[in-house]
Amino acid sequence: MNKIKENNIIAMEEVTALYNRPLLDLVYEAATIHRTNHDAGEMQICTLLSIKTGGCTEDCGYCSQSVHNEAELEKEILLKTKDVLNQAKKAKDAGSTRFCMGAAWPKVLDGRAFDRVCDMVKGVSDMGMESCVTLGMLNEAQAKKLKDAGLSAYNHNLDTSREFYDKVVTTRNYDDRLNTLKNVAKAGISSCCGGILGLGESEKDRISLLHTLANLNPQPESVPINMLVPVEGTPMESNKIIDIFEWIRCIAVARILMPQSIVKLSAGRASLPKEAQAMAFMAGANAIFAGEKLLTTDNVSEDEDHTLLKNLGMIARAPFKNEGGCACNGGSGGCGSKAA
Ligand code: SAM
Ligand code: DTB
Ligand code: SF4
Repeated sequence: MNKIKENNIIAMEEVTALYNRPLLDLVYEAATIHRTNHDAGEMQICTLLSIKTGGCTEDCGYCSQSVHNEAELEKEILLKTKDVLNQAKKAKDAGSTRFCMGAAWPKVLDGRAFDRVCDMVKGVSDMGMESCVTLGMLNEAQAKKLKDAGLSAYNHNLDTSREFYDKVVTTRNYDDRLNTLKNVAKAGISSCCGGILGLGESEKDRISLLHTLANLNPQPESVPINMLVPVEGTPMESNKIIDIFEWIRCIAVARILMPQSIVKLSAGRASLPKEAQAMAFMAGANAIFAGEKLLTTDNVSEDEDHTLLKNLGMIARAPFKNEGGCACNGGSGGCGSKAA
């Protein structure tokens, strides 16, 4: 996909035209681009851990952890570093190469809790795993501190389009999110930035989200595609489940627009048949969250994932393959810096 000419910006019309192509054409093109830029037999295996659960003052309509929602949840204060590192070690032994730690914080506050998270990041990195955290908004100095601790990536999702954003959350705005992404980039940390499908957004909102993600500079290193997990007690508990082909379409468009990014199947995988997941891999998805739990909701069992990858002949991607800022495999469409 060539970026539309002016200032290297991809135009909304171009994304719209792409999105509206016949699904199998899209999957075919996405698969081709995927194979040019990545080793299509590899899957990045990530493990998530909620290091501080519940009590968040933001009002995200989908989230079990917001004080504004009434989801049943066992709240937890910030976990101890040694407990987190034990979990990371278990994840590594089970085959994960990236360990992602999530805190239900609206933003990072300087102090002992943040220092402890930096220790966790250092511990995970020292273990030879890629480390990722998602801690809400943060400033440049805080991003720098995480970078110095060895952080590989910061997860901060845009979730949906700018136009639909205030139907999802009202306690912050789209520019707050973009500002944190800028601080992450300035500190030299890769960004993990994607969205959620099934919030009640229109097709135009999905196109607009993909358009915004693809025009981030730099493009995200990872693009998590979450399917809403409807949580009882949230305003979105009865949302209509998004059509699987619509989900595949978004994955294919993300792959085409962001050829070198890792496209990650995130929340919602537990409700999808294995055939749908295989089609998503064909459309260019190349990372999953493994392990029985995401942050607060259930995930696919390790056995099922193991069987699925084995049956598809896929293997785990080595850690730190994207050192130097590029996730490519050095193939003909890649950056030429074949690592690992
Ligand atoms: N508080 C931080 C923040 O919002 O950036 C980090 C934690 S937050 C739980 C991480 C991401 O999980 C959200 O941005 C959202 O995309 C995703 N998420 C949360 N609840 C979800 C749900 N019920 N279904 C799908 N995705 C969800
Ligand atoms: C992302 O995009 N999805 C993950 C991770 N980044 C932090 C979180 C999914 C959370 C799903 C709902 C839950 O388990 O609470
Ligand atoms: Fe949940 Fe993060 Fe929103 Fe807080 S900021 S309510 S943890 S998604």
